[in-house]
Amino acid sequence: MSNIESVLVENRVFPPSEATVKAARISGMPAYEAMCHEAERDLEGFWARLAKDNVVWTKPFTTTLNESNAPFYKWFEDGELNASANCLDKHVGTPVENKTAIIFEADDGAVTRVTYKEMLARVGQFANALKAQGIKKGDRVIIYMPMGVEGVVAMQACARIGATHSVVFGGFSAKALNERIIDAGAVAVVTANYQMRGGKELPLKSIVDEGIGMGGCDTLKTVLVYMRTATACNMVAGRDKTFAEVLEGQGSDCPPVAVNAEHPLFVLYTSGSTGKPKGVQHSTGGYLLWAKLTMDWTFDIRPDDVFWCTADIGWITGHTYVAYGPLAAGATQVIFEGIPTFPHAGRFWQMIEKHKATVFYTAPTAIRSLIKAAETDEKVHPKNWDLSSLRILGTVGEPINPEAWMWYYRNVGGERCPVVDTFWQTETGGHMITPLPGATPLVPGSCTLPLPGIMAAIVDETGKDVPNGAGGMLVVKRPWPSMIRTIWGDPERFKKSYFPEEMGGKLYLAGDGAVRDAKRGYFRITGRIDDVLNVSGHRLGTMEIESALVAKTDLVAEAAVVGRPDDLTGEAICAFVVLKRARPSGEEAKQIAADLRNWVAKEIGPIAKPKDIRFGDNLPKTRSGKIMRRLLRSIAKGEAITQDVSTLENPAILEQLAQTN
Ligand code: 6R9
Repeated sequence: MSNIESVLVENRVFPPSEATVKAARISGMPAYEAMCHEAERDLEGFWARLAKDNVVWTKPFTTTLNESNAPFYKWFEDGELNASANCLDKHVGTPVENKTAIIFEADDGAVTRVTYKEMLARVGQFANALKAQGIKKGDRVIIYMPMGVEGVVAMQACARIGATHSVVFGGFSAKALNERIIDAGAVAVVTANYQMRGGKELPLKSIVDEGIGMGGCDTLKTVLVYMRTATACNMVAGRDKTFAEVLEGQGSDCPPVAVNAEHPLFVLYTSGSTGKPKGVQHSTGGYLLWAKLTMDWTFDIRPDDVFWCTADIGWITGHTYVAYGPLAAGATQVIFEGIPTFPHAGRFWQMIEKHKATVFYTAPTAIRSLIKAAETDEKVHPKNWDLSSLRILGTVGEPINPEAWMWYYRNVGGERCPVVDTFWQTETGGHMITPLPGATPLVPGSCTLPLPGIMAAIVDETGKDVPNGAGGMLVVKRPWPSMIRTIWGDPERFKKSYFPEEMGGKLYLAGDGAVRDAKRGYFRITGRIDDVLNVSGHRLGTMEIESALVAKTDLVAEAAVVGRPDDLTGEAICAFVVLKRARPSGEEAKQIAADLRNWVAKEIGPIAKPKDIRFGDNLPKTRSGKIMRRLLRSIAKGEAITQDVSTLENPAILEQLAQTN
C-alpha cells in the first residue's frame, strides 16, 4: 500500500456495476439528482408525497411542516398513525404475512424464526399485558433487555398502545439505569433475568434491582421479567412479574392506538460532549417515514433480502434498523444475541453463510477487530465461508479508515458489493449522508453525499458556507421529518446544543467536523468537533492521524488519538496504539514509537507526529464499540479517571494505558 493510497486523500473510486444500477430502486446518479432537485424546489411537497406513499395514516395529515415555533419543528402535525401498525398490521393480507420477519440466532447458535403474522400476535399479546398492568398512552417504559425477539416485541408493544419507550443498553450500569428511570419518569421496566453473551450468563435483573434501590424512582410501579435462562432471580412481590405471569390469559388481538404524528415514539439517551446524558426525543410519523424510506433507499431492500444489522436495540441503529425499519419495509432480518468473537472471530462470516444474508450492516470497529483476528488466525478469515449471498455492505458509527474499507470491500464483499458508509446520529433518526448502492460512485472513507431532502452543508463558526476543500462544521440547513424533536424535559438544552444562536439559531449543528472534496463535493467526516486538535496553529483531525497509524498495516491494528494541553504547541498529540503483535515494552517500545512517529510524519506531515505514543493490548471501548476518547484524554493528561466508566467493556485497560508512560 503506497502512502498516497493510504492517507485520507483518496483517489480510488468504485462506481456501481451496470447491473447494480439497473436493478436498483434509485437507479444511477441522474435519478438521485432528480430527487434532490425535487426536494430543493419544493421541500414540503417532496416530503408530503413520500409520507403519503410510505406511511399508513389512520387520519391523513393536511399540513406537512409547521415552522412557527422553530427549532421545535412539527411534521405532519394533524396526521394520526400507529408505528406498530405500520410495521405489522400493514402486511396482513399481503404475501409478507407468512414471510419470516426475524431469524433469531442465540449466543449458543440455536436458531428460531418468527413470521410477520406471529410477530403481530406476539406484539398484540404483550401490548395487552402492558395494558393489564395499567400502562397507557403517554406513559414511559424503560426496556433493559438482551438482543432478541422479546426486546423488539416489547418496543413494538409500547408503540402499539402509544407508550413511549426508552431502551437502555444492556451494558449500562445500575446508576445509569437509575438516572434514566428518573429522568424519563418511567412507570415500568421491562427486563430479563439474565443475558447470554460469549457463553456467559450475565445478570440484568439484579442490576435493575440495584438501580431502583438507589432511590428516586417514584413513578415506577412495575418490573416485567423475561426469563431468558433457567436461573432464578430475585422478584419483589407486588412490583415484579415474569412474562409468563402477565401474558397468561392475554389474547393476541390488540387494536393499535392511533397517535398524533408528533407523539413521542421513544426517548433514547445519548452522551453529550459533557454532563448528563441527553434524552433524545423522537416523533412517530416523521421517524417512521424515514426508517422505512432509508431501508428502501440506502439498502435498496427487496422482497427476497435477508437483512442483518448487528447493532444492539440499545442504540439508535438498533432502533431504526432492527426494531422499526426492517419491519416497516417487510424484510426478513437476522437478530443476533451474542458477540462477534464467540465461539470464534469468524462468527459473523459463518452466520452470513448460514442465513444467506444479503445486506450486512456493522460498525468499523467490529471490522477492524475482525481484520486483526483474521490476520493472526487464518481459520477465522472470511475466505473460509461462502459469502456469495451478500449484495450490499454497510458501516455506521464512526469514520471508517480507507484500509478497513478496502479490506471489507475485498474480503467480505468480494469486490462485488457496494459499501454504504452511512453517516448519521441518534438525533437524526436515520441515515443522513450515505452512498446509494445503485447510484453513487464509492470513495473509501467517504460517506459521499446527503440523501435527497437532507440539506447538509459545511459552515464556519458564524454559520457561513465554506468552499469545498476547506473543513468546517457539519450542519443541516432545513428540517427533516425524522429529526430530534427536543431533549426530554430540557427544551433549552435542545436549542443550545443543536441550534446555537451564534449561528443564527436555524442550522442543525451535528457536532462533527467535515470537509467536502473539491472534485465531487463528497463529504468526509473528520470526527467530533471536540476531537479536532490545534497543534501550533494547525488544525488536525484525530481521525486523520489514526488513519495514518492504522495504514501501517503490517504493524498497527488500531489507534486512537487525543489531544492534551501543551505549553509550547497549544495541544500535543497523544496516540494510543494496539499492535498486531504483543504489546512492546522498554527499548523495543521506544524504537517502535520512533518508527511510528516517522511514519506519521511521512503520511501527513511532521506537524502530525504524535508527541506521546502508548501501547495497549486494547483501547477503552463502550460495549457498542466506540472508543472512549474522553478517558484517553484524561490518561494523556495524567489525570485520575473520575468519569463514569460503567459503559466500558474492558475497564482494566485504563490502568495499563496509564502505566505505559
Ligand atoms: C448512528 C450513530 C453519532 C456520531 C456522529 C459521528 C459518528 C456515525 C458515522 C460517523 C463518520 C460515519 N458517526 N456514523 N462518523 N462516519 N459513517 O452512530 O449514532 O451513536 O449518536 O453517534 O457517530 O461522530 O456524530 P450515535
